Amino acid sequence: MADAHQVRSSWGPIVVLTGAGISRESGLHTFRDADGIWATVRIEDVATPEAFARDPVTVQAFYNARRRGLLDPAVVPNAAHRALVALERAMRQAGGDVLVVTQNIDDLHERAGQTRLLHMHGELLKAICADCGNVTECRADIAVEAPCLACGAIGRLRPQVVWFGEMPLHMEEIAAALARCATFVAIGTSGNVYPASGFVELAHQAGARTIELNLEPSVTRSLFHEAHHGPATTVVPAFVARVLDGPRNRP
Ligand code: BJW
Repeated sequence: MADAHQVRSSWGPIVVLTGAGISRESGLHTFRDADGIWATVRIEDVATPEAFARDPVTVQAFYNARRRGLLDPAVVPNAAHRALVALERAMRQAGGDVLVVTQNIDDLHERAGQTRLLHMHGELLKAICADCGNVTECRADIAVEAPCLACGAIGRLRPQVVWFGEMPLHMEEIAAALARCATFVAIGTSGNVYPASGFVELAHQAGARTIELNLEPSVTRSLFHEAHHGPATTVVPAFVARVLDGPRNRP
């Protein structure tokens, strides 16, 4: 392993953007692959505020099923999640910084031990009251008629997730991290959804090296300096090993 300060000064600060592909080998579906979630349900039926207003039964059933799936004991962090934790710990020891920004609403990064983590599309294991904004932990189904324990409103509890047309979370903190990063890595994301799809350009403006790690070329592949294609459990540990091995200009 290289000298810690060499690692920090060669690569850091690092911002990692993750998408559904990193959790695929843990047993969770992606969205836009042939067997993905959007092949079985329409976005307009489950992932917009209008859908929730029109048909809360369908929307709650969709997220209740996904929450139960996430809590299945067989769904656990994989080697890619664990490799990012190793990266965070090594960089921290060297006085550097790794921030993981995830589009995923699962909790597999936390379960693996990631601490510098932002969920820009929310968290499936939290509920929010659409009236008063109170956020609570949520590991059980949300009933359509459930009352908010803070304000008492009926039928206003929803999963704390960001639907189309809603503003993603933590955007100021993410923009600040992108503006000062030296390395930007996008893992397991197709690059179809704004604003995450634009992070690579913000990282470029900061002068960062940009790297795609994905099963296949994403729609934004041409915007990255380099790309490594394969399953996340292979390409992410290989990338982390390369970082911990030394200067970033190595092949
Ligand atoms: C593997 C692998 C393995 C597979 N190993 N890799 C036109 C009309 C209307 C709206 C818009 C419009 N144009 C733009 C918009 C905005 C809209 C948008 O982007 N729409 C596009 C679809 C066109 N965006 C929004 O509305 C966002 N808000 C917004 O823009 O606010 C305004 C604003 C923001 C900021 C500044 C200023 C203004 C909100 C977007 C919310 C997205 N929500 C969802 C659902 C969340 C809850 C839930 O999970 O149900 O988030 S949609 C869904 O897509 C989910 C994901 O986080 C997101 C991204 O998907 P991801 O992760 O990339 O998954 P996939 O399936 O697409 O890709 C997986 C990849 O992994 C693939 O490439 C595979 O190859 C790969 N892979 N196995 C490694 N083993």
